[in-house]
Amino acid sequence: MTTAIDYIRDEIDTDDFADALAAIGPLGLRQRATLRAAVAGVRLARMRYLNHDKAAFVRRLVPPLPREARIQTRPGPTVDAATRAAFEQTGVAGPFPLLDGDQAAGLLEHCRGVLRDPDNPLLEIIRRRLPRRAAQMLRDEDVLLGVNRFMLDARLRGVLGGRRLMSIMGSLMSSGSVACWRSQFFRQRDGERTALHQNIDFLHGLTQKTTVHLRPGRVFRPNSILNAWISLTAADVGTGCLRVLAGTFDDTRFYDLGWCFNRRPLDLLAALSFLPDAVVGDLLTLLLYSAGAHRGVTRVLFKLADFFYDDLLAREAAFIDFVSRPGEGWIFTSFNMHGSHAFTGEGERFTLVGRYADLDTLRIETDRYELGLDETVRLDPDDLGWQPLLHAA
Ligand SMILES: O=C(O)CCC(=O)C(=O)O
Ligand SMILES: [Fe+2]
Repeated sequence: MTTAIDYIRDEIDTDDFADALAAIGPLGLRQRATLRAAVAGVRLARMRYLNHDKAAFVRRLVPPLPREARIQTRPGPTVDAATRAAFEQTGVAGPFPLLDGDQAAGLLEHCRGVLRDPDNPLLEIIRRRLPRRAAQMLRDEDVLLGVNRFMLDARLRGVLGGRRLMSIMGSLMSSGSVACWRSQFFRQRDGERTALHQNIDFLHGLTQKTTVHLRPGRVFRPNSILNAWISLTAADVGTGCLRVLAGTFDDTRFYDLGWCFNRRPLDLLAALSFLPDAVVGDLLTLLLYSAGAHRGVTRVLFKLADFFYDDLLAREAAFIDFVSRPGEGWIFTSFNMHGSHAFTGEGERFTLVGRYADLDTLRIETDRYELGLDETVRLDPDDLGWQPLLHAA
């Protein structure tokens, strides 16, 4: 029997962080001072938790938001009963044919054009504050890989707000009020892959990005936020398709740790104090300074969750590979552990992702969006020409 945690331990290296530390490079003066202060905080915390009682420690953490671990769907014209039943078990549904081959090829060129556009409004804003960084982004065709482009792009709005896709979402979310609230492109080239993770950056308090609030009296469910992964190139194991661990939406403790450390950073220092001093400096460096969330923060959080919870993700699980033709889309919950195979061969794998929320349960704040670049760049939706969220018609 292979459990989810076996797969995750196999893939996420939580012992040797040399690669991630090398990617950060030497720290500046102020960074070193911050790090020293944090290490001192961990040492102080260690004196408080001398008994090292893990269970007692996690009992005192900020409790997670009210939530249910079970998925409930509802019948609809676009999702059959077998697909719904499978989704309720796995948190995954697909593939759904959403675009034909020509439409997918046209959209692919359009998305690549967005990344190459010197007048991209997102790039303009970055350029005002960080001109050299903006120039590099343009050369890399990486204008943060199209983040939230759907909010100003009629073509993307047409696809991500398509009647059929919205209807599928309504059925899988069991909601009469669905909105697309974020979008992104994923591009994988030679050898690249996405490391295993849950999408944990959306709830209020975790980051300064567009934030999601639970409505009073509501309960967060695994399908309150769903992702549509729409392949614009053919995707299979060799070309780096997504792979999702079925059923893993029901264990959110890894997420919850991140959530409560954000609420009470001192608890993070206390948690680190359970680990040997030799690794604390490295872990703090990654938490404070690593750029890609999945390279640094995810790995550290995972190391902590694996340490504190003896039965973390201990259920038997299998991967579902998102093998797709161009224009096919798969849907998965943000709490399902997911990552990608490595891309091999010529060219690239290119995917459009739309993120959807059940607005009966959640309220989405769109007037605040920040990018953590060399410095924090605050984005004003009016500057960007962002339109309201994309609601089902
Ligand atoms: O396509 C990928 O490589 C990653 C996608 C992903 O992590 C997501 O959509 O949340
Ligand atoms: Fe993800």
